[in-house]
Amino acid sequence: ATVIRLEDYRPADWLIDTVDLTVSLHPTATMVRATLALRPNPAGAVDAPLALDGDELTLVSAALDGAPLGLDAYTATSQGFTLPHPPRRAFTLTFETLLNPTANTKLMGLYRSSGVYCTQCEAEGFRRITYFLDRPDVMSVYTTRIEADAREAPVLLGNGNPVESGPLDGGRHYAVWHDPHPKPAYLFALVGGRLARVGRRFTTRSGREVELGVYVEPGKEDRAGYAMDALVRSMRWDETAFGCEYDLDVFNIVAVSDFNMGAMENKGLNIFNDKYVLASPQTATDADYANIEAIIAHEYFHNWTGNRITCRDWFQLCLKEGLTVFRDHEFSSDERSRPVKRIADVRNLRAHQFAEDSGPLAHPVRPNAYREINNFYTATVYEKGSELISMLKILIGSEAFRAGMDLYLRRCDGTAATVEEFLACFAEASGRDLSHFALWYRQAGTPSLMAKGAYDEAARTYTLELAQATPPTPGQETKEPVVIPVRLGLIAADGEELQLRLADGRELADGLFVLDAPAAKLTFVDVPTQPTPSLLRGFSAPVKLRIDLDEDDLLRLFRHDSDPFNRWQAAQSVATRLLLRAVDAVKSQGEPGFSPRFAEALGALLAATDDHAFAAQVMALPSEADIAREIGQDIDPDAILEARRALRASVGRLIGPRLRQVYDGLASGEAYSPDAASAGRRALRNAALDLFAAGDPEAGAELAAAQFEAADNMTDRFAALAVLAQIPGERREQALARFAALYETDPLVLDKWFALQAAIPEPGTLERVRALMSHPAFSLANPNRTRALIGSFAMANLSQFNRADGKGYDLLAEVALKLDDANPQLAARLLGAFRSWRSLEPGRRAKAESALRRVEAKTPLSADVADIVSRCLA
Ligand code: DPP
Ligand code: ZN
Repeated sequence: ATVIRLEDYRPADWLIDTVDLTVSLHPTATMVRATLALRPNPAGAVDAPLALDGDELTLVSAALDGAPLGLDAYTATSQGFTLPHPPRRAFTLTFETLLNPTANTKLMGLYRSSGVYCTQCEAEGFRRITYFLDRPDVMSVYTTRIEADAREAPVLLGNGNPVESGPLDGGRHYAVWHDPHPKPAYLFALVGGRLARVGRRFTTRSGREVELGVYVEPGKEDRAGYAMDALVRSMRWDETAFGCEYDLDVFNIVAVSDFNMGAMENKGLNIFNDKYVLASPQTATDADYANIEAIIAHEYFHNWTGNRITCRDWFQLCLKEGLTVFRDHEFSSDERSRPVKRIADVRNLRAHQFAEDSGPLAHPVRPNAYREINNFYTATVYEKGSELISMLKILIGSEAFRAGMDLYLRRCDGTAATVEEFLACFAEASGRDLSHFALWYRQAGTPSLMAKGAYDEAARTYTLELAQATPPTPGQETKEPVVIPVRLGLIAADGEELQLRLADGRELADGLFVLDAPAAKLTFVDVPTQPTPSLLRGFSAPVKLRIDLDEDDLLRLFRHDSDPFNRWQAAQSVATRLLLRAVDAVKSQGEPGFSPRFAEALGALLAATDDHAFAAQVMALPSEADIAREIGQDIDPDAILEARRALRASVGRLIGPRLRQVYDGLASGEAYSPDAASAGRRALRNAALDLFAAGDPEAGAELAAAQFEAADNMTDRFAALAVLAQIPGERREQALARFAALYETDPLVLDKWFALQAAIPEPGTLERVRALMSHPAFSLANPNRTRALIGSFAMANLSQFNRADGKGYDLLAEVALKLDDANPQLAARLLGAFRSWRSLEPGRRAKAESALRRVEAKTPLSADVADIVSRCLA
């Protein structure tokens, strides 16, 4: 595939003002009639031919201004339509294309999911429906008439507002939808099927009445309530927090069971992976509820940041995604606990974005070249993109940030914008020069922030030296210093927060220092005692902090820091030190030993805290992948697994009685509620059980087995199963079998069961996964099922995916090769698990490389997979 470059951007030569569609749904022969009103773009080239995009299309007829086109007037293939000599004026083109939605296994364009007709057009799926200028800067007003068999598809939904509907001959019926807001083709959607509706009415702050609908598989209405509740809260929040009000008479959400991504923000008609809609206490965990809330909010927030203001080209993807992730994080922080949300988000950032950023798939938040845009819906674009917005807000302050957002929402409304236009609004609103900050969008790689402190007792000064460096990434050998907002504090031995007075008389407002040079030296005066620095509070920048604090310093921060994020970070850092030493011990055939102080500190927290959700985050020790990233090279996953097991067992033994006490004390007699406080209580209780079982597997398994049986909700039942899954033996197999029997008709619950087994860190897991691939409930045709089993094995089981014999790699390569023709997007996504292969020890590296080469050798190979594999191998 050819490389597309940002620097080659040119406006379209033609514009399409309106699109009139008639889609006559049929399982294998859907007829699409599309009339496009074209005119020359004043900003385009004068004598340009008209070249429309297509993908696997079958053209039935083509007409210009209503008159059939002669065969010599155009060229058409399945991949495109060209008029070499188009009129130099406004004209219409009408196409009839014939689609087979049942055969569409790529899940892009129009397809069927459990019999429901649905569409996915981002990024380039509309060209699989009709010929089009399928690029986000071509924005049109759509009118869509949908026709279908009334029994097969009683519900017909489109973008915008419903206009009319009625019966047709032969048991068919129709509905017409009109979307008055011009939009790019990637936001087009339609749905037809047998669906149940849960409805609610919402009045916007200016008095617009909106009919809200959540459509689900009939019989699952009782699982749609939480999504609806989250939608209403999102709509209200966006009015208050960003002044964004909804702009149509209806807003619909449809849950489908076959979906490549999480969800899609089509104008007025969001289509969701049902995993992020359906929830009941008996089938969804607290984590599922939190995800549903966040993703419902995310897609709704796109209505302004994405739809009203869209992207000029796909290089600007972070313009809508980074900003909208930031907005959904803010929403969840306001609805739940801000510090706990921050900790969870940073865990996620490090696990996915930092990992991506340090390997062959690293790319800037705004890439400058791509071969396959589907492969750029990444943690870097989304999560790091959101971090850049957080930093922007810290740098210019909340008020200027809100003023900049207001300006952006006003000035760019109705346009397809760029990152430059976005930043210009904040520069204007704050009066600040943001040109250096903008480097974050162009430069890939995670900067390291090195810090060193020295106390001069006689002079009562404390000197803090800061320096930054960003390692090379593919295509970017040399790096420049970026703008790093460092929120900091100094903490005295007694836990007191010290004044921050600089030698030159300046005060650090809000404890914020901005490092925009390679290095800086700060001298604080009037420092009465040796302080411990608390740096990067709230994780004020997406960097790796390198500071040599000893265990005393870290434990002091853990106990006293006024910044909850850094309290959590301090505990993680102590654990990381212990784990790194333990890995070394394991590798030199020694026994890992641990000082008891870490466990004691955890015990002390448990004795004192009433912030359950926070404490649960502290109890979750760094993951195997976290430790691997710390080590960085020549990684031996087996040594990491052993070290981590040993630390968990040691902590579990040392504070076993306390854990047991917490477990018993947090038992609840109340009915399940998904609210943050109740979820926090369950999280801590289950974290206590997990660590307790690590210390005493026998007693832990007994507790877990009892909890499994007694649980009245999925959170507690699944947490118990997860504990049992870590302890080999008959009891585990029985619990797994029992769980499967209880939920055999519930695919979303079975996904948890698949995922849990695929993540068991034992050599037998490879065979277990292979056996599960033949389970009647498993299917490679369903992305959720495939991600649950294969994705979990490849992404959440460091030691078994990276088996020394290479059989884990072979399994993933085999699945990717099988999926390559049917669903290349999913295949490419799974292969992302190879993103860290170069940091492994040489034996595993060789095995990983040969598996990648095997995939590379397939012909033909999809553009999606070819792109990922070739970048991994480069
Ligand atoms: N644009 C979608 C999202 O909201 C991608 N599927 O992230
Ligand atoms: Zn999004």
